[in-house]
Amino acid sequence: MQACFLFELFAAVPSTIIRTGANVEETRKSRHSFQTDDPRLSSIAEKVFAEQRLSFDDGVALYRSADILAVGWLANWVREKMHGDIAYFNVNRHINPTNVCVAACRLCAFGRKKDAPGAYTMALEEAWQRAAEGYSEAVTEFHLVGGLHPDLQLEYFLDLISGLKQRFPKVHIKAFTMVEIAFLAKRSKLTIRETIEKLKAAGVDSMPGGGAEIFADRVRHIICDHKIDGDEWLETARIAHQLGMRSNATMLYGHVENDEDRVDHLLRLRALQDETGGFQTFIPLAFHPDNTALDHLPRTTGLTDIRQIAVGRLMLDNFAHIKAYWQMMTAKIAQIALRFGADDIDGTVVEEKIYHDAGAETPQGMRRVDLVRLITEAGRVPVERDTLYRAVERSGDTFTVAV
Ligand code: V47
Repeated sequence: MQACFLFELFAAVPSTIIRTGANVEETRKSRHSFQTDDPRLSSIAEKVFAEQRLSFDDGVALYRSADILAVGWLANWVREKMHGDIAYFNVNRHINPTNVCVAACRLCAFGRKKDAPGAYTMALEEAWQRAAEGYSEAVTEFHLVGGLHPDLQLEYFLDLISGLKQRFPKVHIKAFTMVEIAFLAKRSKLTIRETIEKLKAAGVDSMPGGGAEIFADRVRHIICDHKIDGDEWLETARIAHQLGMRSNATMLYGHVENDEDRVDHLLRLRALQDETGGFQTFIPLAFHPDNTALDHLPRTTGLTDIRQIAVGRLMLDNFAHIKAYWQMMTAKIAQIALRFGADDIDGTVVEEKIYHDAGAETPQGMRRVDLVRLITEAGRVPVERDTLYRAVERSGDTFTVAV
């Protein structure tokens, strides 16, 4: 399929433009107030202001600059140019149907072998019941991801999704990482394309960004050597986009990767986005070491977390959105990230397992009102979005999506 066709396909979805009355030009800082004592950043700033693409070396320099405030200033400049003062959130619910996983990734504290203590697999009724819990705020999105179960057939997942759609027809279903799709395809002896087509027909509307980790082979061998490799992750995303599915993209940082690995990851995402235009949001994910095989590694610091957001915003000039996932970076850092390049903090979540198994101390979920307060206190204008970044309007316990 031709790239231009894909651009047309995705142009039909208003992914970035939400009419809230915010005047983008008014909120933009003047480029003349940019200051730095890092000469390398001065030349990068010239490129940013001229809307020129940043190079691999620029990316490495952004990671190594001691002037984090200047890096953040530039990212914020781009963010305000794209979104003004708007900051997005959504009312969503995570569901993890199983934690049984054949992969045994060293990065992960969530997956269990089938007979290990704590292993679970939800019966379909149980998963549908779980979806209804926390529905009082009228969720607009179910986010479903799980382990690579050795025995569950594709039919289980098709029934799971069609059952959810039947019960909650208005809710967008964002489900299955590229890793899960590739695993299901192999198990079912189907192609990736056929697998996505079947899931789409059952009701999957888009795909989350997980499983990307770091694309570099050297790192992948250490942190997740049983998963598909970087090229396979990108190829699965390419096929999903060709089939009209939007997806997100993540990058797991703060383990054994170096600055060059991070920049390589960002540039490979940027190249695929040039081709398909199918990514919606970039989400940097901080590695949480507790209960993993890499628990000797220290946790990331606030500055490292903030820098990933800023570098992501500056390097990924063709991504509309950068998400500071509050569950992963804490609400406090996510709030600061809204001034360092992020325009989204994710949603209510309700129940989170992947980070909490790995030692996250954030709450399981957040109420809509608290997300609004977080954003407002950061001096931004909160806009509730659906998964496709369309404005959501609420009336009591129901919602409508602006199209
Ligand atoms: O794929 C696993 C990561 C991801 C650990 O698309 C870990 O909107 C840190 O992808 N420490 C799942 N990270 C979460 C994810 C996600 C989250 C929120 C929103 C979206 C979206 C996607 O979590 C996994 C893996 O990359 N992960 N274990 C860990 N110990």
